[in-house]
Amino acid sequence: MDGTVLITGASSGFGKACAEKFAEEGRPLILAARRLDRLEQLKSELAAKAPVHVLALDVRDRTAVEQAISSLPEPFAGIDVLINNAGLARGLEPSHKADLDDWETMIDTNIKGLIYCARSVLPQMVARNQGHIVNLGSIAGDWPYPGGNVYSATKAFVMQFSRNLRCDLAGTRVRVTNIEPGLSETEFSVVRFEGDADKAASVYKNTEPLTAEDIADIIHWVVSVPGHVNINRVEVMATFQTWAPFAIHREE
Ligand code: NDP
Ligand code: 8X3
Repeated sequence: MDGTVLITGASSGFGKACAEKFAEEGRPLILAARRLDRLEQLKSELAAKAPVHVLALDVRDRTAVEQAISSLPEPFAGIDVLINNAGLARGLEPSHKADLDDWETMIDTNIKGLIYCARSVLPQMVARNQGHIVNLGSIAGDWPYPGGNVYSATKAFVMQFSRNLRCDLAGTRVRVTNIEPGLSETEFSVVRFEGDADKAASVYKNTEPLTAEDIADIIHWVVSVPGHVNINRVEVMATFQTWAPFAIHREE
């Protein structure tokens, strides 16, 4: 498969690294995010390698997603791979203190934005009997942690939605993969902590976290295996990260 790759959240982190990785193959790329200036900069950096179309897109805007995907110019119109990556965490407060606006932002982006993008590309993939949707889940979708609350729940949605997509696509050659990374140093924590760079840096202090390039390499691999192979999910952690013991509260 060597057709167009649509990457949401391409202005930073995993999405940007995926753009750089897939550009090496010269595939047409559609790069979507809200920060158009960053996308334009990336487009100019990749121009010698691949045709690039940029989309200033807020994935929470259902109409904008539908319009953008239904009005793509040639040679970008037939999307072969959707890297459904745009997403974010907001806050790490326990549920009784968390900001309900943050919860809605995560639901609107990580769940609703993700399904808008998937739903917009699926009909053309099924019609061509070819395509691959790569969703960005997280280890947080499998494993709970304090303060993960709604962020983790959105990623559990992504995991189960990915599995159910596979059921609906039975009999087609359209593939679905859920990528479930752990600790990865991108702008993720800066966004989670509302721009507090020191707090964000402390998340990765004295560890060797995954990098955006690590995840882009894995995404490239799941897309590149032969078409009869569907990698359902990839859970990946930094070697420095493992599971915590169960927390048991003991009264004095
Ligand atoms: P970054 O913050 O570096 O990148 C997030 C990207 O999502 C940005 O390009 C941002 O672009 C885009 N984005 C956010 N909201 C919207 C929106 N409403 N519309 C369009 N684009 C949006 O983080 P990561 O690269 O780490 O995160 C990518 C995905 O990976 C997310 O889904 C995240 O939950 C997931 N993930 C991250 C892990 C980590 O530890 N870093 C681990 C597991 C999963 P812009 O602001 O320009 O719109
Ligand atoms: C991002 C990884 O562990 O911070 O999905 O939730 S984590």
